[in-house]
Parts: sequence; structure tokens; C-alpha cells
Amino acid sequence: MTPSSAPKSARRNQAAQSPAKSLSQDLLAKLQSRKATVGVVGLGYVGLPLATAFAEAGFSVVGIDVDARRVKRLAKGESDIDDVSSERVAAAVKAGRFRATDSYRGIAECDAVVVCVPTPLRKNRDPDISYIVSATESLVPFAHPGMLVILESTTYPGTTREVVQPRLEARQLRIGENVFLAFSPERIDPANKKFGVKNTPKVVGGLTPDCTKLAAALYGAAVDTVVEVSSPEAAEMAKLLENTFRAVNIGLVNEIALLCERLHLDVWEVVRAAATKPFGFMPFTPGPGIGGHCIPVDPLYLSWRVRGMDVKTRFIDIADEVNRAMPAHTANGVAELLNECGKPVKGSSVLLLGVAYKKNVSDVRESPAIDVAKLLHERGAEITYFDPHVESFQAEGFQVPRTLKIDPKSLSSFDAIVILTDHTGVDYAAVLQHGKAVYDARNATSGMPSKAKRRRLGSGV
Ligand code: SAJ
Repeated sequence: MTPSSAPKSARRNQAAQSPAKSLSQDLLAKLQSRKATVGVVGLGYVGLPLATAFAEAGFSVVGIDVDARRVKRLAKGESDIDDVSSERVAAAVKAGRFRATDSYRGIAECDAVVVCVPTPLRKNRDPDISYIVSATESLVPFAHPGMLVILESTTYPGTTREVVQPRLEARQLRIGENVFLAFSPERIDPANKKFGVKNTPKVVGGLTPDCTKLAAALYGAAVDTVVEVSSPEAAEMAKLLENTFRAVNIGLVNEIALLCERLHLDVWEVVRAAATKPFGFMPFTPGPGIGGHCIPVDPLYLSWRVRGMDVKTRFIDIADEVNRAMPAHTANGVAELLNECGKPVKGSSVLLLGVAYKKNVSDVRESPAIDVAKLLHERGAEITYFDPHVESFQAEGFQVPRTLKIDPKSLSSFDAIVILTDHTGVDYAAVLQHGKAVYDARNATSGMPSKAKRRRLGSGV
């Protein structure tokens, strides 16, 4: 507020200032002083690291999640997300800077709210933004003038403007005037020990310059680098480019792996050699397929968005086709390996070694192991799995029995062992010493001597 002692002109300026300007300035001051209360909707692998980072930056944080058990655990300072320790959650709770609730009512006390809910695919592989819609419709009744709303969920360009904006405006809130709206893609990489919330640059794109500025002020309190773009669509598209880039390059190296098998080359040696090029190349490695909730999914949000327009998404479609064929290629490789041992797939005991979607994580969502297990099971193999990070594993309708330890006796009992995820801490040398036949889809046994008959995906050597 302008003090009464100020010259008339300043007071006139203050009075002349639009209410929107003062709302925006008031919010900016709260964000910069960390006096703002920040809501985070969705306390999963994206929301909880963000909520913890905001609390540690000095904000008062209200975490909202529909999972009442998760809320209960968090309220006791217990984290169920590998990348956020319970100690950090407990410290934030103890400092009175973080409280978890399963009620959206907590939004009413927030100056800013960030939505971090899943954006999966439907059964027909079309985008499923139902979580965004339901989170938006749940928070809007508690939205108020002077609030900043940010969507982080990965989605197709246009979602923030077409799905979130109208629902806020239905409450007589006007974007850029008395409510501020932006998109900022999440860049949480599970199990990444080097990059976390603080040191991963954050892209933000608001519906108006004020929206962008306020979103940048919020993240600027917890993230070292904030990158402003001109619109929410630019931010939504940047995220899709990031992950489509990965899906396409993984598809390329998977195709090179198939060529190497035919050309009697070792793709792992070829990639290693190519990776010595200090510029203009980025190594990717082949595998039994792609899993997780980002790479197999995000590119399809983009291809869906342009469906019906006169543009094609050929790279996305071909990469998706190649990547989705890798589980069958792996299952066929296992069948050929068993055949070389004089064993039909039917009735053979097969151990799946590592079923998480990538190394050193416990997440099995979209894991290629699901398809490999299903394909071998359909051909009559007796499947079990061993994965130190995964307590239970279902492959589309059937529960795969779990092998609890892989000692020499256990390893030698299987007709074939399939390395699908190359977690660290597994004794792959012992697998080769005691296993009868090993199919290595991740080159985890590279350079090791082998008593077992061995095949490596992508190696025709
Ligand atoms: N994969 C390969 N070959 C590769 C790389 C990955 O087969 O060269 C497979 C993995 O085994 C996995 C799938 O692809 O099944 C996805 O792997 P990913 O390394 O891309 O890991 P994600 O799904 O956890 O992707 C996340 C993404 N992070 C965000 O979206 C914020 C992605 O943008 C990151 O680049 C990626 O982590 C990362 O770099 O680890």
C-alpha cells in the first residue's frame, strides 16, 4: 500500500492501478517473501518431491492426495516415494511447513496451487486426461481471486487453455486479472541421483505475461534455473519434444540392434564405439522394450493431438511400432535359446531376472517385462521372477510367482534365465556360472565368462 505521506502522484498511481495489477503485485510479494501458502495436488513421484522442495524453500505447503492411506503416512512423516526420504518429509511436517490432506478444502488457504496428477493412456491408447479434469473440478470451488494455478501433468498442447481455463472462468475468475494460470512440465527422473527438483531447469509458460512472471517467481524460490516461454502450449510442447526425442532414439537403437543380429555384429560394441564421438551423438541402448509412465506414453499425446490435421507423426508412429515389437523379439530370442538346448518353450522353467521398467527402480508400470512374461506364459513356459526392487508382479491377469533368492542351486534349476532389467547389485557372473541358458536383453553380462549357453539381444556374434 502507498503510505499517506507519499506525494499525491504516487497515491494517484496507486489508486489508478488496476485491481488486477495490485492482486498480481500482492501475490508476487508473497511468493518472493515465501509468505505464500502453496498447494500441491497429487503427492506421487512428481508432487511429493515438489511439495518437499517448496517446504524446504520456506513456503507453507498443503499437500492434497485422494489416497487417504498415503495422506495418513505423510502426516506421520513417512514417505512412500523412493526419491524423497521420510526424514525430509518428517522435518517439513515438524517445522509446520507441510501438511497432507485428502480434502481439496485446503486449497482455500493457498495462494498458489500446482497440479501433479497422472496422464496415462486409455485402453485404446488415446490420452486419458480424466485426472486433470477431476483435479481441476475439485480445486476450482476453492479457488479465489489472487491465486496462481499451475498444471504440471504431461499433456498435449492446449490442455491448460482448453481444460483448466474455462473451469476457472466459470467461477467468475478472469485469467491474468484476478487468477493466474500457467503450465510447467515436470522433469522428475526417478532414481536419478544427480538431478533433482532444485538443479533441474524448470520451463514455465503462462497464459499472460503476469501469469508467467508469477509462476517463475514460485519456482524461482525452489529451483536454481527457471526458463520462461511465451505460452502454456510452448511449455506443453517442450515436454513432449523432450520425451518424444527419447522414444524415437530408443526406437532407432532397437532397430539397429535387429540389424546387428542379422549382420553378426554386436550392437553394444557398436554403440560404445559411436559414443566415443565427442559431439553430434548421444548414446541410447537397445532393450526388451520401453516402459514407465513417460516415454511410451508422452509421444502418443502429441500424435493424438494432431490426428485429423493434415500433418503426420511418422517418427512417433514408427518408433512406437519398433519399441512395441521388442518384447516379442525378446520372447522369440528366449524360444530360440531354449531350442538350442533341445527344449521346447512349453513346460520349460524360465526365470525373469529384473521386471521393473528400468534399472534400480521399483516401478513396473508399462514394463516390457509384462509383455515378455505374457508371451512366454502363452507359449506354455513356467515363469517366475526375481527382482530385488519389486515385491509382486502381475503380467496382464496372471500373478507371476516370485523367486526370493538366486543362489547357485536356484539358478541351476531353471531351463532359461532372462535378464530384462539390469539392476545393480545382482551377481550376473554367478548367473552365467550356474545358469543353464541365459538371454541377456540388457548386456548386463558384457565381457563376463559364461558356462551357460548365452544369447544377448542385439548381438549376432
Ligand atoms: N530405455 C531403453 N534404452 C535407452 C533408454 C531407456 O531401452 O537408451 C528404456 C528404459 O529401460 C525404460 C524406458 O526406455 O523402460 C524409459 O526409460 P527412461 O530412461 O526414459 O526413463 P523414464 O521413463 O523414467 O524417463 C524419465 C523422463 N523424465 C521425465 O519425463 C521428467 C525422461 O524425460 C528422462 O530423460 C529419463 O527419465 C531419464 O533421462 O532417465
